[in-house]
Formats: sequence, C-alpha cells, structure tokens
Amino acid sequence: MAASSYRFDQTMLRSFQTSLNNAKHIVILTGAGTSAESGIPTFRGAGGLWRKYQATELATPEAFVRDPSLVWEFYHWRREVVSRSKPNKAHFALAALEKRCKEEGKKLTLITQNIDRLHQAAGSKSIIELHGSLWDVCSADRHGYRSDDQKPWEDRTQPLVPALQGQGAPTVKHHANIPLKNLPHDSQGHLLRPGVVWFGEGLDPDVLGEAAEALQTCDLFMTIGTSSVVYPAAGFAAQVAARGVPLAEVNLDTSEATDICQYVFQGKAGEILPELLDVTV
Ligand code: BJW
Repeated sequence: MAASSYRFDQTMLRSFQTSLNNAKHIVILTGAGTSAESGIPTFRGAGGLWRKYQATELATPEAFVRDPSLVWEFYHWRREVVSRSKPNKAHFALAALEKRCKEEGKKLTLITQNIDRLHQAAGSKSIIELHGSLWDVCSADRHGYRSDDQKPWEDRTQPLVPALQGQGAPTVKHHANIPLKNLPHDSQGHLLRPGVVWFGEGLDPDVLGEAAEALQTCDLFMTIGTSSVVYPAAGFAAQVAARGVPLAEVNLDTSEATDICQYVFQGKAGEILPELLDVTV
C-alpha cells in the first residue's frame, strides 16, 4: 500500500470525530480542490490557466460579450473534460457520510461551488449548487448576463452545436473565431451562454435562501478544497463561526478560512476524507 502523504495530529483527529459524531446538522462547503483528483483543473494557481487566460478571466459576462466564441470554446472543452471524469474518493466519502447521517436521523447539507455534478455522480443527494451547472445553458442579455426571464435548463448534447466539435484544446494558439450565428442559440434565435454564475452576477435567490437556512441551523461546518476567496461562499465560514459553531478545513494548502478553523487537515481531500469521516469508499 502506498504511504499516505499526510499525517494527522491524532488529538485533533479524535476531537474532530467527536464533534462529527455529536453533530445533528453538518454543512459541508466544497470547491474546485474536491474535484482536482478527478483531473479537473482548479481555478487559481498554475492549473487554472487555459491557453494564455486565467480561468477567472473568462468566467465573466464582459468576456462573453467581448468574445462569445472564445468563452464557448473554453466551456466546451470543460464539458469534454468533465464528461470523461469520474468522482474520486473525496466525492464518495462525502456521499457515504450523507448516507450514514440519514440512517442516524441526522442532516447533512452539501453546498458546492463546483459545476461538474460529480457529487451527484458519487451518490450525494442533498446538494445546493451555488454556481450552477456546466450542463446547463441559458439565454444571455446584451451585456452577457443571465437573462432574468427564465431559469437555466439542462442540455447535455455534446457538442452543443456542430461548430464546437473538436474546438477548445488548451494547447492551440489560434482561437476558432466561430461566427456568432453558428454558436448555440435557443429556438427563438437568442444567443445561449453557459448556465453558470459568473463574477459580478447575483446568485439565484432561491439557492442563496436554501444555503442561508442551512448555515443558520448547522452545528458543524466543513470547508473542503476551496481557496475561500470568492463571495458569497467565502463568507460562510465566518458567518457560522460567529454562532460558535466548530469549523474544520480540508485543503492541500492554507486558505483564507484556515485561521478561523479549529480543525485543520492539510493534504489531498481524496486521501484524507475517508479516514477523517471514518467511511469506507
Ligand atoms: C485541494 C486539492 C486537493 C487543490 N484536495 N484541496 C465581497 C467582497 C469583495 C468582492 C465581492 C464580495 N461579494 C461579491 C463580490 C464579487 C465577487 C467576488 O467574490 N470577488 C472576489 C474574487 C473578491 N463575487 C461575485 O461576483 C459573486 N456574485 C455576487 O456576489 O453577486 C452579488 C455582488 C456582485 C458584485 C459585487 C457585490 C455583490 C459571483 C461569484 C461567481 C463565481 N464564479 C466562478 C465561475 C463559475 C463558473 C465556472 O466554473 O466557470 O466560480 S469563479 C470560480 O471561483 C468558480 C469557483 O466556484 C469559485 C471558487 O473557486 P474555488 O472552488 O475556491 O477554487 P480555487 O481554484 O480558488 O481553489 C482551489 C482550492 O483547492 C485551493 O485552496 C487548493 O489549495 C485546494 N486544493 N487540490 C484538497 N486534491
């Protein structure tokens, strides 16, 4: 068996597991690091580069208005990557914990910033998707924002339009420059965009409301694989800490939330979580 690349402080581990066993409602916030071991790039750091762009530069309504073909190429490539990816041990451990909680009459709410649906693929049921889904599309207004008229809808067709076939490779230097008319459109001829939440866009109020309710009632909070720099999710840890709720972090590195967490477990989520949560995956 390969040696573990992490080593827990045993006192911290036991103390965390006591909090876990005593908790009646656990809220878990996940970010891109949770899917990193499935081969899905994170946003920040070297992995977040696509061609010469930082992923966060393309996840904006302004980028979409400036160059919808480029943004569609980027999302088409990510749909390809995710469609070939499988959930990892972190996803399975969280799904197993949810199942155990249910059997014991406890509640677990998983709030994810990820748009890859890998938590669902691993069997998690109680999920709040803060930033939408890679598999959703919606119409865009003239500023590139999600149109208020309708909610995003799922379209798993891949490619969404023939013009995207074979596009989006991260290594090529030249963009496809797909003419607007050949990009995804709805049946009324409106240009479509990915049904995700970009910088500067408000989150779905229903989704935010569900998250707020869970945050107000939880008695244990875990933050896993997120840098905790993007709001509103970045504010969740401090919000529950203000009620005296214990916080735990699992991350390869430190994050903006590390300093306020009582329990800090550093390493890969897929390696740490099965032992930490005492589940078999
Ligand atoms: C591992 C690991 C392994 C690696 N195991 N760990 C308050 C103050 C200041 C600004 C704002 C504010 N409120 C709102 C804003 C503006 C903005 C914001 O937060 N800006 C900040 C950057 C400062 N927020 C918004 O615009 C949000 N809208 C909003 O709040 O509306 C109202 C409003 C608007 C404007 C002003 C004020 C109010 C919307 C945010 C939408 C974010 N969208 C994206 C793209 C989604 C679609 C897509 O995927 O393409 O969401 S950006 C991107 O960042 C994506 C992610 O979900 C999000 C968070 O990233 P995450 O998951 O944390 O990933 P990384 O890469 O940052 O971190 C990975 C972590 O994993 C690292 O820590 C690694 O160490 C770790 N890791 N491998 C464990 N194996």
